[in-house]
Amino acid sequence: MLNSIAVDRRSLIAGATVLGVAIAAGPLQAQEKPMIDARTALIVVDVQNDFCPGGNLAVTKGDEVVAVINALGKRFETIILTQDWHPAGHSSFASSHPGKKPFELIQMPYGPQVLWPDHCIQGSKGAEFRADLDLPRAQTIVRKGYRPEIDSYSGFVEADRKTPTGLGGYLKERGVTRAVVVGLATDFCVNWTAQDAAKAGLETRVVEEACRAIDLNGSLAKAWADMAALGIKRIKAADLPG
Ligand code: VGL
Ligand code: ZN
Repeated sequence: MLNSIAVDRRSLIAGATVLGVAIAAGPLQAQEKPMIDARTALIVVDVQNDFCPGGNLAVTKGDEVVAVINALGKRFETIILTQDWHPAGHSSFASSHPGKKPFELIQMPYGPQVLWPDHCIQGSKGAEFRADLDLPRAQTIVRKGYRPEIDSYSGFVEADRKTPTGLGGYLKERGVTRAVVVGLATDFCVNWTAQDAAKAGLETRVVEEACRAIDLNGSLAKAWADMAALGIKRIKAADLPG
């Protein structure tokens, strides 16, 4: 069905040529490339206002991923969004720990935890997806980090490394075997989501220009190394099939 839409599009373009509209020759635009099959999920991580310039936990140039992801989204049938979704006073916020400042590390019952500025509070403007994110085919939104006592960078398993979000089972039931992970931030939520996708048995790729990093104390280099060790491929959008 989607392939026939692509064919129609080509014939429309051919029609335009007949009518004398000049079409610049050049590299194919992402949306003119073939569709990627339904067993390959595009997982779009946390493209929310708070992670973009002007937000409470702004990732440098975080907004630049939007156009890349919008173009990619035109090629996928299976698109999942994750949304960081914390209650006010969440245990990952520095403001919940008297005397602590954002970006300090503390020990939680489940292990070390970076403390963050308050961000992505349920129902706030900062928690909303970027208004220019244009993924009409997206089918599922997985919210995470909503338990007051547990953070969740990963879209699959919370930071206690035990509590599943349900995404793994959902993808398995839908027959998804491959994941392409994009979004914010490369070294935290993208990294953890991609690692858990690989651990769930999915063939996993991360599109580097569709991500931006926080990069705290070498976290970005470590993230790429840890992902590589799990067999996750670091690719460019142009490396995707077609
Ligand atoms: C994230 C820090 C805290 C992320 C979420 O989306 O990478 N980072 N919460
Ligand atoms: Zn968060």
